[in-house]
Amino acid sequence: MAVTRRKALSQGFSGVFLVCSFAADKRSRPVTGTATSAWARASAAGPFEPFQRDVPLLPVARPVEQTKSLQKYISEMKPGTASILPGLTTPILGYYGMYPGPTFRATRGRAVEVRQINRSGRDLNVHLHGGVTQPQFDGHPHDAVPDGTERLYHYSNVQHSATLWYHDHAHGETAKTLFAGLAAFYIVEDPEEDDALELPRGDYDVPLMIQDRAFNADGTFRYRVDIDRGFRGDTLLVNGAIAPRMKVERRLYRLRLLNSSNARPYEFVLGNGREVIQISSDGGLLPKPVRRTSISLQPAERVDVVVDFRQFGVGSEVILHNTVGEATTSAVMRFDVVKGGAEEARVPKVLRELEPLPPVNAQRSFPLTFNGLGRAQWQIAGAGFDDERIDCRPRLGSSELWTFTNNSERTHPMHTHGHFFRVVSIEGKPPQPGDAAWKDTIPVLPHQTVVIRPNFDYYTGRYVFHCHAAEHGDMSMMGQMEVVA
Ligand SMILES: [Cu+2]
Repeated sequence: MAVTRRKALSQGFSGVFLVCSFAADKRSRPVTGTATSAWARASAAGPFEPFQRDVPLLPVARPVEQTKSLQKYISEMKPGTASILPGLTTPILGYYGMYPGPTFRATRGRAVEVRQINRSGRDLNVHLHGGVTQPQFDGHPHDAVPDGTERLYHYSNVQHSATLWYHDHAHGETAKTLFAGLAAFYIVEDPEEDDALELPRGDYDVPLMIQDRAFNADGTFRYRVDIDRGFRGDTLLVNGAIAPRMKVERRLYRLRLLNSSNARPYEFVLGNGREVIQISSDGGLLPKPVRRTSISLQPAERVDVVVDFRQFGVGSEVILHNTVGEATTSAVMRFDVVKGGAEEARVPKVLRELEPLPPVNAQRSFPLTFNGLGRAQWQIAGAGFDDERIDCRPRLGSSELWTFTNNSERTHPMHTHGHFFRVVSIEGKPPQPGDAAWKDTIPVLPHQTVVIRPNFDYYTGRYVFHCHAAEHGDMSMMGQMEVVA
């Protein structure tokens, strides 16, 4: 507790311990704080220089109460501050008042209940992205938790192990609230699977949240509305630190990559094009590991990779590049390789068996367009979001074929709530193997046609599907489905 408190305070978080506590995370390494000499050196090198700060390891939320079948948490959504630029304080809006928010580590088959208290000064809600969640807990854009009130969110965790995240989904406001700091990891773990697979865990399982930001001279976040491209910042943050460095031992690491940027896509390349092993995508493990030399990640997508740092010598400094960035958004972070102990982890040849899909019950077509007439709007099938309109009624226990045709000049990462899908084809061709398992977000590039097959397997009720370029979703590229029995 003391360790965690120090860690939280060193990052400029305040008021955290009034309503909750965090596990003194055994995995955490010391985090560079504002008072160290390393920090002083870093500030001398200029506030935006990359690799000046150790990557912050995200705090883990600790339940206030738990039984074998349920873990209960209390979280406050409220203003706080973060120390991102040396000597300056950045006001944020965060879960537990923190940026980035704390990670939930949930267990498959054990439910989680989060009491979310809204003390933010605005109406919010909470969407567990990638969660197989009953509609009343899904964070529908019109299902607000008004300022000054609270809501109990129940997550059944019936799904497979996966890297999920949670963020605000207030109607028309998500670009701003996500930008202000309301985003964090939610990881579903499966201990039996962990024991069987022996993938890297503990210290060697590291969630990395990648976001772009811009700053004013006083250290405050600078947001500029751009409905066309979505927000693009000139600075990359990993776990809330500018292009940080991370000490890694010569061994295997599982890195959980999350793009929680408003609208910026990334293409990650390690060093001079070293191989990484993709083991997981949005909906959990792939059937088999996939060796890749670059990883593309659109807003809201997740990819877990295993990196074998034994391929580098002690003292190596290996940069993770973003090959589709500009001058200041191309360096993502740096791995500084140190001596490692005996390796206990491995990457098995087979990771999981994918469940078969139920029969296709309907085919639907969703053209994606921009309508510049009157109030400019992004549209799905010729319409913006309307809470009163249900766009489709899939049947529980069925699958469907959905065709997204992008008739615009911008990429639309399309996301379905509450249900995973498989990607059937991209421009008539099967997806690359890293996208061939369960997904909840898939980019549809300009003038591309992408066919997906959603699986309506768990809950009935009303869910949204939308573009996850936050500015597009807000304005108002979002539809509604009602899953019926
Ligand atoms: Cu879009």
